[in-house]
Amino acid sequence: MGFKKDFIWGAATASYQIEGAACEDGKGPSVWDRFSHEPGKVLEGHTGDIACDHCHRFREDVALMKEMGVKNYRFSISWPRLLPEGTGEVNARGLAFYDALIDCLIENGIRPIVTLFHWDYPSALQARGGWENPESPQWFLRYATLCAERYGDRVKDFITFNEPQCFIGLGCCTGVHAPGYVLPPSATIPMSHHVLLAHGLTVRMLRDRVPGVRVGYAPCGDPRIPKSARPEDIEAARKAYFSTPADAAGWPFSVAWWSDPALLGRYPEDGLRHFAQYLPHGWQADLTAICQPLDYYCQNIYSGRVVRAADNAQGYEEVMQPVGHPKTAIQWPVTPDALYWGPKFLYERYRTPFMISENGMSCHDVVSLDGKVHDPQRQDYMHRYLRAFRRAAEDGVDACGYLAWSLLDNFEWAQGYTERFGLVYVDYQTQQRIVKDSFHWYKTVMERNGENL
Ligand code: IFM
Repeated sequence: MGFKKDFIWGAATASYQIEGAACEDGKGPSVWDRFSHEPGKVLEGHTGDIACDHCHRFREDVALMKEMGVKNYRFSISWPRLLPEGTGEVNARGLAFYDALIDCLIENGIRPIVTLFHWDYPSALQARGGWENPESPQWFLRYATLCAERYGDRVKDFITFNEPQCFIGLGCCTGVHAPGYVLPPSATIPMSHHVLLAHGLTVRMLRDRVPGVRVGYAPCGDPRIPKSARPEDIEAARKAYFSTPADAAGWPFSVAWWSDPALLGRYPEDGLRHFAQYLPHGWQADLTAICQPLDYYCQNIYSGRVVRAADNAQGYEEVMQPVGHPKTAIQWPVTPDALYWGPKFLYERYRTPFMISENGMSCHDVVSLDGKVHDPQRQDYMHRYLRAFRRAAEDGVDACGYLAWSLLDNFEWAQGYTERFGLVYVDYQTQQRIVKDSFHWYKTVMERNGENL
């Protein structure tokens, strides 16, 4: 066995992280434009003003994808590039940019997979309360409808939201991402409900407007890895993975809070015990709209946490990694089993075809004396994780795709350009692209449908 024949192999990026052209061609400001220009918010004062200059170099980037044999490319649309004020007047030049990108992908035999929202929220809407405003699901729906009507003739794969855990959790609970707020659950729980409602309304709209559409959703959350194969440890890991912490900074990283309503039509019981009081009035009635069938349920997974059964109130405890356990450059532990247990637990709970919509490694990449970028650690990381994912598929998970994060080195949010996740190195001074060794390796993996793993 192995990966199924029509397995979706590809690579992913996001608008603010690569596009640049932040103030060009009529684009409106996003919360990330504002936040990155505030002193002290992003490491070394980096901004996405230029990023990988992808808006001007997308043809070169598509040519690189073709060279790598990428058949599926996940990218996001910048909402304020299409609607500078978030609603209302449409920016024709913004629409034209994505027309050109989509056409170029299709001409090169690459399937576009569009993420509708990957964090660059229009500043104009943030000024009106952002996701806290009860009108926010309708604002999003209008933007998504514009995308469906304009691009739905050529784009058949849409992902609604990327990692709501982060844009609400890091953006509005701990404030380390844009828009940079530190708010209590009384403000952030309503936001989460509005995001979920926007998701459900959008799935329904896409099915109405885009013939043959496939729709996904891409939350995240560290899988819990059982310490041993003992059933008690496996149960402990499952319980920990789907729990919703009660604290103001912890709950946003719940997997179940963001996925149970969308896939099961209910909020998790523990989450309701902590937070039902903050949900908007009449929230129960929205669950029907929120819970829409998905063609694939996606997760972005980079690392997991080891858990074992414990004789305490919650029934489990986290086990620290031993001293010296391998970590990536961004200090995330290397835990390939996350790509076994994450997909397994998620598939058992949600019973929906499952896709890894991001996975990859940040390394201290350098251009060597021979002019090349040798990144054996990234290759080894992906190799181990993909083997674990294949094992999950062999154990019954309907694994339908894997998208490497990322095609290019790019703007890594609060870390600026200090972290490199790309299969292609970017020299930010010259915008030269240099393919890394992992680019060649991943090409063979995709070509052989993972048989060489
Ligand atoms: O770069 C990010 C991406 O935007 C969202 N998922 C995690 C990646 C690495 O941090």
